[in-house]
Amino acid sequence: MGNKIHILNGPNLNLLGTREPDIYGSQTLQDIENLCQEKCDAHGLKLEFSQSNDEGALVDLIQASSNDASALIINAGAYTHTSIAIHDALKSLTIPIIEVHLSNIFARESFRHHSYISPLAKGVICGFGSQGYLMAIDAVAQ
Ligand code: CA2
Repeated sequence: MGNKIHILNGPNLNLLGTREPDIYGSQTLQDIENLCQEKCDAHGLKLEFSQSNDEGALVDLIQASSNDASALIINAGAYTHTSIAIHDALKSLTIPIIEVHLSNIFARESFRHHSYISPLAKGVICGFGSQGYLMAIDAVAQ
C-alpha cells in the first residue's frame, strides 16, 4: 500500500477558474493539483489526483483506491448531497477518508447542508478554498 494518497474530485470541478470565482476562487483544478503535488512531494507522499463528472466512474475510482492508497481525500461536488452509491462505495473502504469542499457548504443553500460522506469521514474541511486540500494532505501526513 505504501504512502500513496488519492484525491478524487466530482462533477463540475473541472470548470473551476472559469465561473463563480466569488464562491470557488479563481484557481483551476490543474492549479489545485499542482499545489497538492508540491505538498505531497514535501511530505514524501505519492499522489493520484482524479476528476470525473460521472457518478459510476467515481464509484469505480473509490473502489480502486483501496488497492494502493493509504488515504482518500474526496470533494464529491454535488454528489456529496445526493449519492447513496458514493456513500456505499466509501463505506466499503478501510483507509481513512477526508471530505473537502472549497466553499463553506453550511453557509450556503440548505440542500448543501447534508452530506452522505461526512458520517464516513475521519474529518471534514470546508470553506478554505484550495487551502482545504492542502490541510487534508497535512492531516494525512500526520
Ligand atoms: O464547495 C465545494 O467544493 C463543492 O463541493 C462544490 C460543488 C457543490 O455542488 C458543492 O455543494 C460544494 C460544485 C462544484 C462546481 O464547481 C464549479 C466551478 C466553476 C464553475 C461552475 C461550477
